[in-house]
Amino acid sequence: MTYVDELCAIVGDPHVLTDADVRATYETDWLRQWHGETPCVVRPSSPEEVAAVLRVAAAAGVAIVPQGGNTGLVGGSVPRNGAILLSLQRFTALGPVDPMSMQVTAGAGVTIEALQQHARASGLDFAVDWGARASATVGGAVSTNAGGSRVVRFGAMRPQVMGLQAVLADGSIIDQLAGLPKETAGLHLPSLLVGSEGTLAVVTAARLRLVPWYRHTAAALIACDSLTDAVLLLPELRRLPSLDAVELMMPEALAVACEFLGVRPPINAHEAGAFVMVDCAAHSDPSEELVDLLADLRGVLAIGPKREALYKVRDHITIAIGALGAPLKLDVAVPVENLDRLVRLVYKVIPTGARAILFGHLAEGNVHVNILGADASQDEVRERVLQATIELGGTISAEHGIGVAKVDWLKRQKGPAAYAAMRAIKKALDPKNLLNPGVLFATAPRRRRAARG
Ligand code: 2HG
Ligand code: ZN
Repeated sequence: MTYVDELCAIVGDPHVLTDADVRATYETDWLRQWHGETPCVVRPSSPEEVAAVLRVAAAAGVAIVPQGGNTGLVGGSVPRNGAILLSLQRFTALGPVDPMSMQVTAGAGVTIEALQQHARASGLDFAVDWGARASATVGGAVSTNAGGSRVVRFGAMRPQVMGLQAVLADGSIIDQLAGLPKETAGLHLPSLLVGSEGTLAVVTAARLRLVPWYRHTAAALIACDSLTDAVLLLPELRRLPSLDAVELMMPEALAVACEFLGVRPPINAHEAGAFVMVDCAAHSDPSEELVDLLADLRGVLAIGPKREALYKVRDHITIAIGALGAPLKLDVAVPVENLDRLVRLVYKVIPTGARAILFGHLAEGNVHVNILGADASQDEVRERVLQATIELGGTISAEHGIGVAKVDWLKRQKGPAAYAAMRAIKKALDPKNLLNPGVLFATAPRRRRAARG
């Protein structure tokens, strides 16, 4: 019996996909930047099945790459070196919303959009939100500590995770879905697994914090003379009681998305040094707050369909850039007072003829650096931007993860002691390096065993 036969015996033949055409969608990420090959895609539907799959993989000496909605940007869920692709797509169970604790249990394969809709049906909301909500899943969001646009109000994924169910490399199941708001009983394993990118365990479900659903919203697009002016707006913005998001769009980013959608920019993109998109949400109309703010600023109020149109532009920047070519993508963050220095450096280090399209989440000093046409200078640009980010006290990944894209810089950012501790944890939980090898930590490619025969 081959290991593929054994996998079929665990999950059933229809859930072990070996056909090349069927495998193809799992082998390439959504932006077609990362490609790999897998002998098979296996789709279990319970933690017990995941455990059995991991045991078979361990016995066969074949690695596992877990995958959710495949919306990652750093190659962390694309199979490499003959690893089995473990899809969490079938973990779509959503438990009842508990209004008492304001929590819900969601399977790893539940999309962020489905989770939001489920919470809203009970008058609550899920706090973490970003453009890929329709495909991105709970498991992926947990594994990358995803952020998005509302971090300024509610934090990123980690503070939403009250508990997790996960399967360790040896097939043992951790079931910590009680969601106790207070607990000081030893190490909090769910916190350790958030952001571990499938290298320590396979997350199968999460107990998640919910927040109030603020039905009344109003946004504004503010044109600032410079990025420095945009940053200096932050203290004033933070005083808005209903502040929900503070997004940064450099003029190129706004222009590219508007061109892609065939719409006119709400403000002429070339008349500003930086744009700030402010969103407010409350139990009653928050537009007064923004009207007062806009009295001293150059900007437009966007409510109702206009706000939706503005968000549509914001949410399409990534796709619009992708339509122009394959960019060098860096998701960096620095203390916000250093953001202008970092952005200046980006513009300085790109080669003549390259296009830098920058946008991100202003309040966290998080800028998505997208460079088109860096060509032969790509490695040098990456090196200089990441090194500068570290020197400015920042992080080489704010919300997309390390994946395979940034393994070479992790040690530099974390320092030898923290990096060694991380490696020790990996070794203790996954001594055979079966779970997502090559992600977070560089590894030599493992020897591949034939899938059949
Ligand atoms: C966003 O904020 C995402 O829209 C994607 O994090 C960022 O494409 C990017 O670089
Ligand atoms: Zn982002």
